Amino acid sequence: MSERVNMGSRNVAIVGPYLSGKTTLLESLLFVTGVISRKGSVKDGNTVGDSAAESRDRQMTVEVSAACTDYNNTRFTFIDCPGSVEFAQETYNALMGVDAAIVVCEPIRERVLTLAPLFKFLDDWEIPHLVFVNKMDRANIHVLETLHALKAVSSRPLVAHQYPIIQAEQLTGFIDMVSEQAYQYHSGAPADQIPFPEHLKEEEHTARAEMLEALANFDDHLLEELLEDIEPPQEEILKDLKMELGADLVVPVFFGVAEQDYGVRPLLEALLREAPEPETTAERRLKGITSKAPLAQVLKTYYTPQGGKLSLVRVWQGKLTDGIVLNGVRAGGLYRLMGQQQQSVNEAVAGEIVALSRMEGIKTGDTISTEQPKIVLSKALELEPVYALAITPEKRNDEVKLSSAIAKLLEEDPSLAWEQHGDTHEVILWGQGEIHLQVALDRLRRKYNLPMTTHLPQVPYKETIRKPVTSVHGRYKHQSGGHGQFGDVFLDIKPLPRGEGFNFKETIVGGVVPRQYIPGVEIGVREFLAHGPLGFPVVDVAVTLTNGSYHTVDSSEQAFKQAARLAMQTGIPQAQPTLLEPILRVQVTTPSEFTAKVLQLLSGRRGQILGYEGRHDWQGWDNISAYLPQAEMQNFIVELRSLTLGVGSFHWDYDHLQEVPEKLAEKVLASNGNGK
Ligand SMILES: Nc1nc2c(ncn2[C@@H]2O[C@H](COP(=O)(O)OP(=O)(O)O)[C@@H](O)[C@H]2O)c(=O)[nH]1
Ligand SMILES: [Mg+2]
Repeated sequence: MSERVNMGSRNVAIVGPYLSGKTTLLESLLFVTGVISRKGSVKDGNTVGDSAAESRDRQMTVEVSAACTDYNNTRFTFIDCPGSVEFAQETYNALMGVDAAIVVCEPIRERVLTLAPLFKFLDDWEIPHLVFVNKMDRANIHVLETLHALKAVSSRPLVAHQYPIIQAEQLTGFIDMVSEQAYQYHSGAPADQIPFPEHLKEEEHTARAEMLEALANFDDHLLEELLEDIEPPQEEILKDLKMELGADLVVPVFFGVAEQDYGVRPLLEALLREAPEPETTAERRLKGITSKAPLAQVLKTYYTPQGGKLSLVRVWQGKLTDGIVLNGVRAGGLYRLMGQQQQSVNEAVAGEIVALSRMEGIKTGDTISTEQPKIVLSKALELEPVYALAITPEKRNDEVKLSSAIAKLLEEDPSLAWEQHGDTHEVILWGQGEIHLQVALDRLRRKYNLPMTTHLPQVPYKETIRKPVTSVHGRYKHQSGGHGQFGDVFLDIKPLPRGEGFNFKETIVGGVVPRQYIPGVEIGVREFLAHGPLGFPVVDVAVTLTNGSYHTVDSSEQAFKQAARLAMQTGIPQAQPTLLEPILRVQVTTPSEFTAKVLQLLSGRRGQILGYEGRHDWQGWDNISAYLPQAEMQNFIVELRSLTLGVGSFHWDYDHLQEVPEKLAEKVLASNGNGK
């Protein structure tokens, strides 16, 4: 790679559904621009994009990777992003730092429809993007159907930048809609210009007119020309394309076959001509920031297999040099990345994407600068965890190492979370789905030598009582050696309304239980309630100490604690203990066409539908509110995705406890060894 001398630059993310060919496209972009001399393939596990071991193992991109190349005196930094919804956080974080995105999709209607959340993200942040319809060498491609599906999921109008030339169901070339020149693709060589294929004239004209009309919606001058039947000059069309793409007003569409490098050069040309310069993006993102200090944002954090930390950053302003102190942390070095390879550089200027090493304490999404107080740029939303596994180290001694290793995983990936559950004592790893968690566990094993076993998390059931019992007697009397132990209590136990927890009172008169022993009674009651007769913590009960007796020598707080426990042991089983389960309030987001199915899914899982309505901020999408037992949540996201082409998602909060239906409670208790 040559040193930069007045070079321009472009930072471009490659996004789109899993398997659409993003990693293959990156490989082709790097090959066509000459930075790699041989193309790797996803199947052979030797692409630049999937160089992480976790990606290679699965032939699936599971983390973003960056690669730079020079083309026409411009430095391109491409960021290959994962396509699977389970890794969407990676993609969202990376998108915050680019000037444009290439949305790669296959010419298949169902696959295109899965783009809706991505398009929404791009449009919410006004990130300029174009579409590359890949795999045009597949049998049975339906260009019109694909365009139609794209239109259905994009809130911005699409403009066909190319008209594909298809012969015998194969993409053989294209007509550039700006210049109206036709080109033919060749394997292993750039496309040739060919005479305009006359048989396509009419269709191409119609498509071009549509493109011009779409552009004219944002340019009155162009509109006038169209109305007066004046052929607009090419420069004007290009200028409009650039302006309208840059402002995320339109979405240009290209076609190609990444595996054969078809359509890759025209894509590069378009990025060069039409994608916004980094300065333009910076102006948009830094609106309102007056400081001129060096400023960057972390797009991704890597803990490399060698153990070093790398923070991939977009430099928004100023110049970063080796050893610069950002947010109080000194950068250990500056690198340009090529997949997992690092090339040391002395400096990085505004508009570049580079990696900084050893930025301890700095997390993905953070804004870093030399300025105090800190400047904070907005970052992509953090996805909420929807899938959980309980984990235990294979080796018992590893427990101590676990929390620091998990903390590093979370720095790399903010869509993971973990907790040590207060009731069940399990360590629970939360994330976006099964593969997401498996990848996290792979990293624990590979990078931190922490092999883990997993199991389904227990449901944190509780229990309560249904019926009051009064004057339950508990007497603790113990004679051992010298002086003995004596405590004697009568308790009233009664149920409280749901959610009231626990309260303790006493109505002792005449000092039958001396003041100093009463706290012991409460402790005994509480200790008993931590583990009720069904095996779970007991909640929503009120206990009143009503009577008792004591012994001047043998009584102690400890003895009264024991007496209280004994009273509870007798009383609670008489009070009709019942099982309670946690109920979540969930809000499911789905395309309206799947709402009916999702309602069924919820009802089938004992959900109670609270209502549903169209989303104001997302046409064609519904929000469904429901109560869902936590016991039914384990695979909920998996089924929700399979019903909704993968795009349905949900938000949840713990809401309340509710009695478990009797039949089910029997099952739970049986499988729990009746809690004992
Ligand atoms: N037929 C065909 N297959 C392709 C093309 N591009 C990629 N593939 C294949 O599609 C699969 C997924 O490609 P990959 O680049 O990993 O997709 P990603 O998940 O979007 O990164 C791989 O088996 C590729 O070889 C293409 O243009 N035509
Ligand atoms: Mg990939």
